[in-house]
Amino acid sequence: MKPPYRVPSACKKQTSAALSALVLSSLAGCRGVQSTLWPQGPAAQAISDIGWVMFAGAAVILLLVMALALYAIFRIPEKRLPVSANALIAVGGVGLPVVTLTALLIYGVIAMGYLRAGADDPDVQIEVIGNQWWWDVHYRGGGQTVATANEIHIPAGVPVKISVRTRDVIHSFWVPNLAGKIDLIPGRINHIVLQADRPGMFRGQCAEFCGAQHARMAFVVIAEPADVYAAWLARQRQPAATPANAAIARGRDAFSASGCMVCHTVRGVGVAQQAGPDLTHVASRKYLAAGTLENNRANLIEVIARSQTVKPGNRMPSYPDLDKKSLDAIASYLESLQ
Ligand code: HEC
Ligand SMILES: [Cu+2]
Repeated sequence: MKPPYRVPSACKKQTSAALSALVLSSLAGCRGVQSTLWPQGPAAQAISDIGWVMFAGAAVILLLVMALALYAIFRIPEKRLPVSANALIAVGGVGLPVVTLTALLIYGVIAMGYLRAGADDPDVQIEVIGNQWWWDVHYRGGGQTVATANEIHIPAGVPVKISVRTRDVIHSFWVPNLAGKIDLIPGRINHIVLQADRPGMFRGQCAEFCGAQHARMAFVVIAEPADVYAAWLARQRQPAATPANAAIARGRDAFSASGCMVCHTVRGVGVAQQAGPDLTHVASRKYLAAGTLENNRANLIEVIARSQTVKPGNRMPSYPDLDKKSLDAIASYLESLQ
């Protein structure tokens, strides 16, 4: 099973290079779609800046301490500067930490302001609900709720408030290129603001161990120009496509006959369910099984027939008894749900 994104080659080089090359190439930027080193929004930028300031400060202090240590080791004792132990402790042990930590605290508090920069657009109300091991995404704006899974579309260039909660255990919502982390805690609703400076696709990942398939609980954030976003949302608001031919209609019948609708919603066809991802527009999504597999026909069949092989322990049973004809028909039906 190959991950949806390869590790960008710039990152690979970094790990193998010598220390100086590492620092240089870090500064040049590690342009990954899941990288804190390539901030693509104001919150991620603020976090990245704090990181680099702390890195630089720590480097200066390290050099200073090393220089003092070398001085103490190699300077002929008679020629050492006469510094009293008390003065050294007062300056280096009390004064220096108080000054640097106070400066860092003030800087940190100011920078944190960016992370909370408000966003209250009543038309963009996105709710993300964590499940073992997938992300349920609801769009509540405009008087109608639509659900999708493991894929969050946002308008680029504006702050978007995301509220998060969980149906089971603690998860953590993290899109490194855009913002910090926010925990999904049972019984609580938390918020985070995502803002992408320009259109692009970024990868997010659950950042709090939540069980066996925690590592396969990923998602993508797609930032789009406002009109593309609006068109996407308008399409998602449509009910599921009605079967265009007899083969697809057979697929829909096999889908309901196999009990898939006990867990999955196909809006306009059955009653709403929440135990599995909403499939109303499943074919419009880039990935299946929370960023695990690319969304294509072969993988669709794989996810249905061998769910427990794709993601062992996940909440969907495998369907080894579905014959090839039914599987094909169901796949055709799901592929028609654009
Ligand atoms: C017991 C509940 C349950 C039943 C029954 C069920 N599923 Fe699922 N299904 C899930 C869950 C939970 C997931 C998400 C798994 C994950 O990624 O962790 C899922 C994922 C999927 C996905 C991937 C969707 C996506 O966006 O990633 C497809 C396609 C799917 N199921 C099709 C089916 C079909 C077809 C059937 C009937 C043959 C079926 N399911 C029966 C619970 C169920
Ligand atoms: Cu999780």
